[in-house]
Amino acid sequence: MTTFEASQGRRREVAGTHPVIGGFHPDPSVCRVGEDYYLVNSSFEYSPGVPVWHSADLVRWTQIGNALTGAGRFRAGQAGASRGIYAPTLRFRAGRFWLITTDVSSGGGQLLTSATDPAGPWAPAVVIDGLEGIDPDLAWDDDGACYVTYCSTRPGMEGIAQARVDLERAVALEEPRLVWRGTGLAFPEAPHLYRRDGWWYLVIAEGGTERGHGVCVARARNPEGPFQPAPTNPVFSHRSTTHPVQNTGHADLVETPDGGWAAVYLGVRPRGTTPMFHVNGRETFLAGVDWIDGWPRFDEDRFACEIPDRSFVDTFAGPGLHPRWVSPGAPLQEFVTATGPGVTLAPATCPSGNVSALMARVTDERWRLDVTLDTSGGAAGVLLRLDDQHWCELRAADGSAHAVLRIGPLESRVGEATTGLGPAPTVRIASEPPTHGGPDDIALSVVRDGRGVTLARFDGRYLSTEVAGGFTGRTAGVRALSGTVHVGSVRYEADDAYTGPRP
Ligand code: 6LW
Repeated sequence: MTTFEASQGRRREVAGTHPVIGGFHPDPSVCRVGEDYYLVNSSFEYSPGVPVWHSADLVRWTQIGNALTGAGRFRAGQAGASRGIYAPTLRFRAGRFWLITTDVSSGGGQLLTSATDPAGPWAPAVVIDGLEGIDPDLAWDDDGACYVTYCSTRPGMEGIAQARVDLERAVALEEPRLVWRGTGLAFPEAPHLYRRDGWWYLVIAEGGTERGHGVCVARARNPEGPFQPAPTNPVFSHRSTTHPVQNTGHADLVETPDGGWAAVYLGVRPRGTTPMFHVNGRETFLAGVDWIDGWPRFDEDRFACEIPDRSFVDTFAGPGLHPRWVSPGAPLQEFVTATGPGVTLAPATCPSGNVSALMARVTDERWRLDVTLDTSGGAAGVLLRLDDQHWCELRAADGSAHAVLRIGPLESRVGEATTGLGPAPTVRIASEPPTHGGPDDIALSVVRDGRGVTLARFDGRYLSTEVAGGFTGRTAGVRALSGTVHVGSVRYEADDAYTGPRP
Protein backbone atom coordinates (compact mmCIF):
# COMPACT_ATOMS: atom_id res chain seq x y z
CA MET A 1 0.00 0.00 0.00
CA THR A 2 1.03 3.66 -0.22
CA THR A 3 3.16 4.87 2.61
CA PHE A 4 4.09 8.37 3.75
CA GLU A 5 3.95 10.91 0.95
CA ALA A 6 7.67 11.66 1.22
CA SER A 7 8.84 8.05 1.06
CA GLN A 8 10.93 6.93 -1.85
CA GLY A 9 11.96 3.64 -3.45
CA ARG A 10 12.41 0.36 -1.66
CA ARG A 11 15.81 -0.64 -0.35
CA ARG A 12 17.29 -4.07 0.10
CA GLU A 13 18.72 -5.32 3.33
CA VAL A 14 19.64 -8.64 4.82
CA ALA A 15 17.80 -10.48 7.55
CA GLY A 16 20.76 -10.06 9.89
CA THR A 17 20.10 -6.35 10.29
CA HIS A 18 16.34 -6.43 9.98
CA PRO A 19 13.79 -8.70 11.62
CA VAL A 20 11.87 -11.21 9.54
CA ILE A 21 9.00 -10.66 11.98
CA GLY A 22 9.08 -7.06 13.18
CA GLY A 23 7.74 -5.79 16.47
CA PHE A 24 7.24 -7.44 19.82
CA HIS A 25 7.60 -11.06 18.66
CA PRO A 26 10.19 -12.61 20.98
CA ASP A 27 11.34 -16.13 21.81
CA PRO A 28 10.67 -17.54 18.32
CA SER A 29 10.20 -21.28 17.92
CA VAL A 30 10.06 -22.79 14.45
CA CYS A 31 9.25 -26.15 12.88
CA ARG A 32 9.03 -27.39 9.30
CA VAL A 33 6.38 -29.62 7.74
CA GLY A 34 7.36 -30.54 4.18
CA GLU A 35 8.03 -27.24 2.43
CA ASP A 36 6.20 -25.14 5.00
CA TYR A 37 7.54 -23.47 8.12
CA TYR A 38 5.52 -22.52 11.17
CA LEU A 39 6.66 -20.21 13.95
CA VAL A 40 5.31 -19.04 17.31
CA ASN A 41 6.26 -16.29 19.79
CA SER A 42 5.66 -15.53 23.44
CA SER A 43 2.87 -13.06 24.25
CA PHE A 44 3.00 -12.21 28.01
CA GLU A 45 -0.12 -10.39 29.26
CA TYR A 46 -1.73 -10.10 25.82
CA SER A 47 -4.57 -12.30 24.58
CA PRO A 48 -5.26 -14.17 22.44
CA GLY A 49 -1.82 -15.57 23.21
CA VAL A 50 1.04 -17.01 21.17
CA PRO A 51 0.91 -15.67 17.59
CA VAL A 52 1.28 -18.40 14.94
CA TRP A 53 3.04 -17.67 11.62
CA HIS A 54 3.51 -19.45 8.31
CA SER A 55 6.29 -19.10 5.74
CA ALA A 56 7.38 -20.95 2.63
CA ASP A 57 10.93 -19.54 2.65
CA LEU A 58 11.73 -18.57 6.27
CA VAL A 59 11.99 -14.92 5.16
CA ARG A 60 8.39 -13.82 4.47
CA TRP A 61 5.98 -14.64 7.28
CA THR A 62 2.19 -14.33 7.50
CA GLN A 63 0.33 -14.52 10.77
CA ILE A 64 -2.27 -17.29 10.52
CA GLY A 65 -3.67 -17.21 14.03
CA ASN A 66 -3.01 -17.34 17.75
CA ALA A 67 -2.67 -20.62 19.63
CA LEU A 68 -4.05 -19.60 23.03
CA THR A 69 -7.58 -18.42 22.47
CA GLY A 70 -8.85 -18.74 26.02
CA ALA A 71 -10.02 -22.32 26.22
CA GLY A 72 -8.86 -24.69 28.96
CA ARG A 73 -6.23 -23.69 31.52
CA PHE A 74 -5.14 -20.49 29.73
CA ARG A 75 -6.99 -17.61 31.35
CA ALA A 76 -6.69 -14.30 29.57
CA GLY A 77 -6.66 -10.98 31.39
CA GLN A 78 -5.01 -12.33 34.55
CA ALA A 79 -1.40 -11.32 33.99
CA GLY A 80 0.41 -8.13 34.93
CA ALA A 81 2.98 -6.49 32.67
CA SER A 82 5.51 -8.96 31.23
CA ARG A 83 3.93 -11.84 33.16
CA GLY A 84 1.65 -14.45 31.56
CA ILE A 85 2.88 -16.42 28.58
CA TYR A 86 6.64 -16.97 28.30
CA ALA A 87 8.66 -18.73 25.61
CA PRO A 88 6.83 -21.46 23.66
CA THR A 89 8.10 -24.39 21.59
CA LEU A 90 6.28 -25.56 18.46
CA ARG A 91 6.89 -29.05 17.05
CA PHE A 92 5.12 -31.33 14.55
CA ARG A 93 4.81 -35.06 15.02
CA ALA A 94 2.55 -37.68 13.45
CA GLY A 95 0.12 -35.25 11.89
CA ARG A 96 -0.20 -32.99 14.91
CA PHE A 97 1.30 -29.68 15.98
CA TRP A 98 2.29 -29.57 19.65
CA LEU A 99 2.81 -26.32 21.47
CA ILE A 100 4.21 -26.08 24.98
CA THR A 101 4.75 -22.88 26.95
CA THR A 102 4.53 -21.49 30.48
CA ASP A 103 1.93 -19.23 32.03
CA VAL A 104 4.05 -17.75 34.82
CA SER A 105 0.97 -16.07 36.28
CA SER A 106 -0.89 -19.27 37.05
CA GLY A 107 1.29 -20.95 39.66
CA GLY A 108 3.78 -22.96 37.61
CA GLY A 109 3.40 -25.99 35.38
CA GLN A 110 3.83 -26.18 31.66
CA LEU A 111 0.90 -25.30 29.40
CA LEU A 112 0.26 -27.70 26.52
CA THR A 113 -2.01 -27.56 23.49
CA SER A 114 -2.15 -29.19 20.07
CA ALA A 115 -3.77 -28.78 16.67
CA THR A 116 -3.89 -30.54 13.34
CA ASP A 117 -4.17 -27.17 11.59
CA PRO A 118 -1.78 -24.55 13.02
CA ALA A 119 -4.27 -21.83 12.05
CA GLY A 120 -6.56 -23.45 14.62
CA PRO A 121 -8.62 -24.58 16.29
CA TRP A 122 -6.14 -25.41 19.06
CA ALA A 123 -7.19 -27.85 21.77
CA PRO A 124 -8.11 -26.43 25.19
CA ALA A 125 -4.81 -25.86 27.01
CA VAL A 126 -3.84 -28.35 29.74
CA VAL A 127 -1.07 -28.21 32.34
CA ILE A 128 1.79 -30.65 32.96
CA ASP A 129 2.55 -30.37 36.68
CA GLY A 130 5.82 -31.06 38.46
CA LEU A 131 8.15 -29.25 36.07
CA GLU A 132 8.67 -25.88 37.78
CA GLY A 133 10.35 -23.48 35.43
CA ILE A 134 10.07 -21.77 32.07
CA ASP A 135 10.98 -22.26 28.40
CA PRO A 136 9.86 -25.88 27.87
CA ASP A 137 11.05 -27.77 24.76
CA LEU A 138 9.66 -30.93 23.16
CA ALA A 139 11.80 -33.68 21.55
CA TRP A 140 11.18 -37.35 20.79
CA ASP A 141 13.75 -40.16 20.75
CA ASP A 142 13.76 -43.06 18.28
CA ASP A 143 11.47 -45.09 20.52
CA GLY A 144 8.89 -42.29 20.62
CA ALA A 145 9.66 -41.22 24.19
CA CYS A 146 8.90 -37.51 24.55
CA TYR A 147 11.25 -35.29 26.55
CA VAL A 148 10.41 -31.91 28.00
CA THR A 149 13.68 -30.04 28.49
CA TYR A 150 13.25 -26.72 30.27
CA CYS A 151 14.78 -24.01 32.41
CA SER A 152 14.23 -25.19 35.98
CA THR A 153 13.52 -22.62 38.67
CA ARG A 154 13.08 -25.23 41.42
CA PRO A 155 15.19 -24.14 44.42
CA GLY A 156 18.38 -26.21 44.42
CA MET A 157 17.82 -27.41 40.84
CA GLU A 158 18.44 -24.25 38.83
CA GLY A 159 19.63 -24.93 35.30
CA ILE A 160 18.49 -26.92 32.30
CA ALA A 161 16.33 -29.82 33.48
CA GLN A 162 14.51 -32.61 31.74
CA ALA A 163 11.80 -35.23 32.23
CA ARG A 164 10.00 -37.71 30.01
CA VAL A 165 6.31 -36.91 29.62
CA ASP A 166 3.12 -38.46 28.29
CA LEU A 167 1.66 -35.74 26.10
CA GLU A 168 -1.72 -37.42 25.64
CA ARG A 169 -2.27 -37.54 29.41
CA ALA A 170 -0.28 -34.32 30.07
CA VAL A 171 1.76 -35.89 32.87
CA ALA A 172 5.45 -36.13 33.68
CA LEU A 173 6.59 -39.75 33.77
CA GLU A 174 9.54 -39.16 36.09
CA GLU A 175 11.12 -36.70 38.47
CA PRO A 176 13.01 -34.04 36.49
CA ARG A 177 16.80 -34.28 36.27
CA LEU A 178 19.30 -31.47 35.75
CA VAL A 179 21.08 -32.04 32.42
CA TRP A 180 23.26 -28.92 32.02
CA ARG A 181 24.08 -25.81 34.01
CA GLY A 182 25.34 -23.95 30.94
CA THR A 183 28.79 -22.47 30.44
CA GLY A 184 28.74 -20.24 33.51
CA LEU A 185 27.13 -17.14 31.99
CA ALA A 186 23.98 -15.71 33.54
CA PHE A 187 20.57 -17.35 33.12
CA PRO A 188 21.00 -20.59 31.19
CA GLU A 189 17.51 -20.87 29.63
CA ALA A 190 15.55 -21.40 26.40
CA PRO A 191 16.71 -24.98 25.74
CA HIS A 192 15.97 -26.79 22.49
CA LEU A 193 17.08 -30.34 21.81
CA TYR A 194 17.80 -31.64 18.28
CA ARG A 195 18.99 -34.89 16.76
CA ARG A 196 21.71 -34.53 14.11
CA ASP A 197 24.31 -36.91 12.77
CA GLY A 198 24.24 -39.30 15.73
CA TRP A 199 24.37 -36.50 18.32
CA TRP A 200 21.77 -34.79 20.50
CA TYR A 201 22.44 -31.05 20.46
CA LEU A 202 21.23 -28.95 23.37
CA VAL A 203 21.02 -25.30 22.28
CA ILE A 204 20.34 -22.77 25.04
CA ALA A 205 20.38 -19.01 25.67
CA GLU A 206 22.75 -17.50 28.21
CA GLY A 207 23.82 -14.08 29.40
CA GLY A 208 20.32 -12.75 30.08
CA THR A 209 17.98 -11.32 27.47
CA GLU A 210 19.72 -7.90 27.49
CA ARG A 211 23.00 -6.79 25.85
CA GLY A 212 24.91 -9.86 27.08
CA HIS A 213 22.55 -12.33 25.41
CA GLY A 214 23.97 -15.26 23.42
CA VAL A 215 23.50 -18.81 22.22
CA CYS A 216 25.47 -21.71 23.71
CA VAL A 217 25.43 -25.37 22.76
CA ALA A 218 26.39 -28.76 24.17
CA ARG A 219 26.01 -32.25 22.74
CA ALA A 220 25.61 -35.85 23.86
CA ARG A 221 25.09 -39.28 22.32
CA ASN A 222 21.97 -39.69 24.44
CA PRO A 223 19.06 -37.22 24.81
CA GLU A 224 19.53 -37.37 28.59
CA GLY A 225 23.23 -36.46 28.39
CA PRO A 226 25.92 -36.23 29.61
CA PHE A 227 26.29 -33.04 27.57
CA GLN A 228 29.70 -31.71 26.51
CA PRO A 229 29.85 -27.96 25.73
CA ALA A 230 31.11 -26.65 22.39
CA PRO A 231 34.66 -25.23 22.46
CA THR A 232 33.30 -22.22 20.55
CA ASN A 233 30.65 -21.11 23.09
CA PRO A 234 28.89 -18.78 22.90
CA VAL A 235 28.36 -19.88 19.30
CA PHE A 236 26.38 -16.68 18.61
CA SER A 237 26.17 -13.28 20.33
CA HIS A 238 26.33 -9.57 19.52
CA ARG A 239 27.52 -8.64 23.00
CA SER A 240 30.15 -5.88 23.13
CA THR A 241 29.76 -5.08 19.43
CA THR A 242 28.36 -2.08 17.57
CA HIS A 243 26.04 -4.29 15.52
CA PRO A 244 22.70 -2.47 14.99
CA VAL A 245 20.89 -5.56 16.26
CA GLN A 246 21.62 -6.28 19.92
CA ASN A 247 20.49 -8.72 22.65
CA THR A 248 20.65 -11.60 20.16
CA GLY A 249 19.91 -15.04 21.56
CA HIS A 250 17.13 -17.50 22.29
CA ALA A 251 17.59 -19.40 19.02
CA ASP A 252 15.61 -22.30 17.58
CA LEU A 253 17.13 -24.32 14.72
CA VAL A 254 15.36 -25.94 11.79
CA GLU A 255 16.54 -28.20 8.98
CA THR A 256 15.62 -27.04 5.49
CA PRO A 257 14.38 -29.50 2.82
CA ASP A 258 17.82 -29.48 1.12
CA GLY A 259 19.56 -30.64 4.30
CA GLY A 260 20.78 -27.16 5.26
CA TRP A 261 20.03 -25.55 8.59
CA ALA A 262 18.72 -22.18 9.72
CA ALA A 263 18.01 -20.48 13.03
CA VAL A 264 15.43 -18.00 14.21
CA TYR A 265 16.42 -15.93 17.20
CA LEU A 266 15.41 -12.79 19.06
CA GLY A 267 17.13 -9.43 18.82
CA VAL A 268 16.38 -5.76 19.38
CA ARG A 269 17.07 -2.56 17.43
CA PRO A 270 18.27 0.07 19.92
CA ARG A 271 18.42 3.70 18.81
CA GLY A 272 19.35 7.10 20.23
CA THR A 273 22.16 8.15 22.52
CA THR A 274 23.69 5.96 25.21
CA PRO A 275 22.49 3.60 26.60
CA MET A 276 20.31 3.46 23.44
CA PHE A 277 16.65 2.56 23.55
CA HIS A 278 14.62 -0.19 21.92
CA VAL A 279 10.90 0.36 21.71
CA ASN A 280 9.42 -2.50 19.71
CA GLY A 281 10.42 -5.20 22.15
CA ARG A 282 12.36 -8.24 21.06
CA GLU A 283 11.84 -9.16 17.42
CA THR A 284 12.36 -12.32 15.35
CA PHE A 285 15.52 -12.56 13.20
CA LEU A 286 16.84 -15.24 10.86
CA ALA A 287 20.31 -16.67 10.13
CA GLY A 288 21.73 -19.61 8.23
CA VAL A 289 23.52 -22.28 10.24
CA ASP A 290 26.61 -24.21 9.11
CA TRP A 291 27.98 -27.18 10.98
CA ILE A 292 31.74 -26.78 11.40
CA ASP A 293 33.62 -29.61 13.13
CA GLY A 294 30.31 -30.85 14.48
CA TRP A 295 29.18 -27.54 15.98
CA PRO A 296 26.72 -24.92 14.66
CA ARG A 297 27.98 -21.61 13.27
CA PHE A 298 25.54 -18.80 12.51
CA ASP A 299 25.67 -17.08 9.10
CA GLU A 300 23.72 -13.82 9.32
CA ASP A 301 24.22 -12.99 5.63
CA ARG A 302 22.58 -16.17 4.33
CA PHE A 303 19.08 -14.83 3.72
CA ALA A 304 19.10 -11.60 1.70
CA CYS A 305 15.64 -10.16 1.82
CA GLU A 306 13.66 -7.07 1.00
CA ILE A 307 12.27 -5.34 4.04
CA PRO A 308 8.54 -6.03 4.00
CA ASP A 309 5.99 -3.24 3.96
CA ARG A 310 4.04 -3.98 7.12
CA SER A 311 1.47 -1.21 6.57
CA PHE A 312 -2.18 -2.15 6.83
CA VAL A 313 -5.66 -0.67 6.70
CA ASP A 314 -8.28 -2.54 8.69
CA THR A 315 -11.91 -1.58 8.11
CA PHE A 316 -13.08 -4.57 10.13
CA ALA A 317 -15.17 -5.89 7.27
CA GLY A 318 -15.05 -9.34 8.90
CA PRO A 319 -15.80 -12.11 9.32
CA GLY A 320 -13.91 -12.09 12.61
CA LEU A 321 -10.93 -9.99 13.60
CA HIS A 322 -7.51 -10.22 11.96
CA PRO A 323 -5.16 -12.20 14.26
CA ARG A 324 -3.01 -9.08 14.75
CA TRP A 325 -5.52 -7.75 17.28
CA VAL A 326 -4.86 -8.45 20.95
CA SER A 327 -5.78 -7.04 24.34
CA PRO A 328 -3.55 -6.64 27.42
CA GLY A 329 -6.63 -6.71 29.64
CA ALA A 330 -10.02 -8.36 29.19
CA PRO A 331 -10.22 -10.73 26.19
CA LEU A 332 -11.36 -9.03 22.97
CA GLN A 333 -14.68 -10.89 22.85
CA GLU A 334 -15.70 -9.22 26.12
CA PHE A 335 -15.65 -5.68 24.75
CA VAL A 336 -15.42 -5.76 20.94
CA THR A 337 -18.52 -6.22 18.77
CA ALA A 338 -17.82 -6.73 15.10
CA THR A 339 -20.54 -4.66 13.48
CA GLY A 340 -18.91 -4.77 10.03
CA PRO A 341 -17.83 -2.51 8.57
CA GLY A 342 -16.09 -1.20 11.66
CA VAL A 343 -16.19 -2.44 15.23
CA THR A 344 -17.97 -1.19 18.33
CA LEU A 345 -16.05 -1.04 21.60
CA ALA A 346 -17.33 -0.87 25.17
CA PRO A 347 -15.33 -0.30 28.36
CA ALA A 348 -14.17 -3.46 30.17
CA THR A 349 -12.13 -4.29 33.24
CA CYS A 350 -10.20 -7.40 34.23
CA PRO A 351 -8.45 -8.85 37.32
CA SER A 352 -4.96 -7.69 36.27
CA GLY A 353 -6.13 -4.09 36.06
CA ASN A 354 -4.54 -3.80 32.63
CA VAL A 355 -6.25 -1.64 30.06
CA SER A 356 -8.76 -3.48 27.86
CA ALA A 357 -8.15 -2.23 24.34
CA LEU A 358 -8.03 -3.36 20.73
CA MET A 359 -4.27 -3.28 20.20
CA ALA A 360 -1.75 -4.35 17.55
CA ARG A 361 1.99 -4.73 17.96
CA VAL A 362 3.97 -1.83 16.47
CA THR A 363 6.29 -3.45 13.95
CA ASP A 364 8.43 -0.62 12.57
CA GLU A 365 10.92 2.03 13.60
CA ARG A 366 9.03 4.92 11.98
CA TRP A 367 5.27 4.76 11.50
CA ARG A 368 1.96 6.45 12.02
CA LEU A 369 -1.44 5.19 13.08
CA ASP A 370 -4.69 6.90 12.09
CA VAL A 371 -7.90 5.80 13.81
CA THR A 372 -11.25 6.96 12.46
CA LEU A 373 -13.78 7.13 15.26
CA ASP A 374 -17.45 7.77 15.88
CA THR A 375 -17.69 9.21 19.39
CA SER A 376 -21.39 10.14 19.28
CA GLY A 377 -22.09 7.31 21.77
CA GLY A 378 -19.15 7.66 24.14
CA ALA A 379 -15.54 8.69 24.76
CA ALA A 380 -12.61 7.05 22.95
CA GLY A 381 -8.94 6.62 23.76
CA VAL A 382 -6.33 5.96 21.06
CA LEU A 383 -3.23 4.74 22.81
CA LEU A 384 0.37 3.67 22.50
CA ARG A 385 1.41 1.32 25.30
CA LEU A 386 4.70 -0.10 26.52
CA ASP A 387 3.12 -1.34 29.74
CA ASP A 388 0.51 -0.21 32.24
CA GLN A 389 2.90 2.39 33.70
CA HIS A 390 4.27 3.72 30.40
CA TRP A 391 1.76 4.83 27.78
CA CYS A 392 0.16 7.80 26.08
CA GLU A 393 -3.40 8.30 24.99
CA LEU A 394 -5.36 10.70 22.84
CA ARG A 395 -8.84 10.99 24.31
CA ALA A 396 -11.71 12.17 22.12
CA ALA A 397 -15.30 12.99 23.09
CA ASP A 398 -17.94 15.69 22.50
CA GLY A 399 -16.03 17.27 19.63
CA SER A 400 -12.82 17.85 21.57
CA ALA A 401 -9.66 15.89 22.31
CA HIS A 402 -6.82 15.94 24.79
CA ALA A 403 -3.59 13.99 25.22
CA VAL A 404 -2.45 12.17 28.36
CA LEU A 405 1.06 10.86 29.04
CA ARG A 406 1.88 8.35 31.79
CA ILE A 407 5.52 7.72 32.82
CA GLY A 408 5.80 5.60 35.95
CA PRO A 409 3.80 7.28 38.71
CA LEU A 410 3.44 10.56 36.76
CA GLU A 411 0.29 11.05 34.69
CA SER A 412 -0.23 14.36 32.98
CA ARG A 413 -2.50 16.08 30.50
CA VAL A 414 -0.11 17.25 27.80
CA GLY A 415 -2.21 18.84 25.04
CA GLU A 416 -5.72 19.87 24.00
CA ALA A 417 -7.86 20.51 20.93
CA THR A 418 -11.01 22.08 22.19
CA THR A 419 -13.17 22.86 19.18
CA GLY A 420 -14.42 21.67 15.87
CA LEU A 421 -13.46 18.02 15.94
CA GLY A 422 -16.98 16.82 15.25
CA PRO A 423 -18.44 13.45 16.28
CA ALA A 424 -16.32 11.43 13.83
CA PRO A 425 -12.71 12.50 14.26
CA THR A 426 -9.57 10.86 12.93
CA VAL A 427 -6.81 10.88 15.51
CA ARG A 428 -3.18 10.02 14.94
CA ILE A 429 -0.22 8.70 16.89
CA ALA A 430 3.09 8.78 15.04
CA SER A 431 6.72 7.92 15.57
CA GLU A 432 8.80 10.81 14.19
CA PRO A 433 12.51 11.67 14.03
CA PRO A 434 14.02 12.20 17.49
CA THR A 435 14.71 15.72 18.75
CA HIS A 436 16.15 14.79 22.18
CA GLY A 437 18.57 11.94 21.44
CA GLY A 438 15.92 9.33 22.06
CA PRO A 439 14.86 6.53 19.71
CA ASP A 440 12.12 8.71 18.19
CA ASP A 441 9.61 11.39 19.12
CA ILE A 442 6.00 10.42 19.67
CA ALA A 443 3.48 12.89 18.28
CA LEU A 444 -0.22 12.84 19.16
CA SER A 445 -2.40 14.67 16.64
CA VAL A 446 -5.89 15.19 15.38
CA VAL A 447 -6.36 15.10 11.63
CA ARG A 448 -8.06 18.15 10.11
CA ASP A 449 -8.56 18.35 6.33
CA GLY A 450 -6.16 15.46 5.91
CA ARG A 451 -3.37 17.13 7.89
CA GLY A 452 -2.21 16.26 11.36
CA VAL A 453 -2.44 19.03 13.99
CA THR A 454 -0.08 18.01 16.76
CA LEU A 455 -1.38 18.35 20.33
CA ALA A 456 1.61 16.83 22.10
CA ARG A 457 5.09 15.58 21.33
CA PHE A 458 7.54 13.81 23.65
CA ASP A 459 10.75 11.80 23.64
CA GLY A 460 9.94 8.18 22.72
CA ARG A 461 12.48 6.85 25.23
CA TYR A 462 9.75 7.02 27.86
CA LEU A 463 7.98 4.23 26.00
CA SER A 464 11.09 2.06 25.65
CA THR A 465 12.22 -1.12 27.39
CA GLU A 466 15.34 0.62 28.74
CA VAL A 467 13.03 2.94 30.70
CA ALA A 468 10.08 0.65 31.47
CA GLY A 469 11.90 -2.69 31.85
CA GLY A 470 10.17 -5.97 31.02
CA PHE A 471 9.94 -8.26 28.01
CA THR A 472 7.37 -6.60 25.74
CA GLY A 473 7.34 -3.83 23.13
CA ARG A 474 4.99 -1.10 22.04
CA THR A 475 1.44 -1.86 21.04
CA ALA A 476 -1.00 0.68 19.61
CA GLY A 477 -4.77 0.73 19.41
CA VAL A 478 -8.06 2.03 20.69
CA ARG A 479 -10.53 1.59 23.54
CA ALA A 480 -13.83 2.95 24.80
CA LEU A 481 -13.51 5.07 27.94
CA SER A 482 -17.27 5.38 28.41
CA GLY A 483 -20.44 4.57 26.49
CA THR A 484 -19.75 2.86 23.19
CA VAL A 485 -17.32 3.90 20.49
CA HIS A 486 -17.45 2.90 16.86
CA VAL A 487 -14.10 2.45 15.09
CA GLY A 488 -14.48 2.85 11.33
CA SER A 489 -10.90 2.05 10.38
CA VAL A 490 -7.36 1.75 11.63
CA ARG A 491 -4.64 2.73 9.16
CA TYR A 492 -1.06 1.84 10.09
CA GLU A 493 1.58 3.26 7.76
CA ALA A 494 5.05 1.84 8.21
CA ASP A 495 8.14 3.40 6.77
CA ASP A 496 10.85 0.81 7.48
CA ALA A 497 10.69 -0.57 3.95
CA TYR A 498 11.45 2.75 2.29
CA THR A 499 14.34 5.14 1.95
CA GLY A 500 14.33 8.89 1.64
CA PRO A 501 13.24 11.80 3.80
CA ARG A 502 10.56 11.11 6.31
CA PRO A 503 7.77 13.51 7.18
C1 6LW B 1 12.09 -16.23 28.24
C2 6LW B 1 13.52 -16.46 28.36
C3 6LW B 1 13.99 -15.25 27.74
O1 6LW B 1 11.24 -17.12 28.86
O2 6LW B 1 13.17 -14.26 28.14
O3 6LW B 1 15.31 -14.28 26.16
C4 6LW B 1 12.09 -14.85 28.79
N1 6LW B 1 14.94 -15.21 26.88
O4 6LW B 1 14.03 -17.56 27.72
C5 6LW B 1 10.84 -14.12 28.48
O5 6LW B 1 10.70 -14.01 27.08
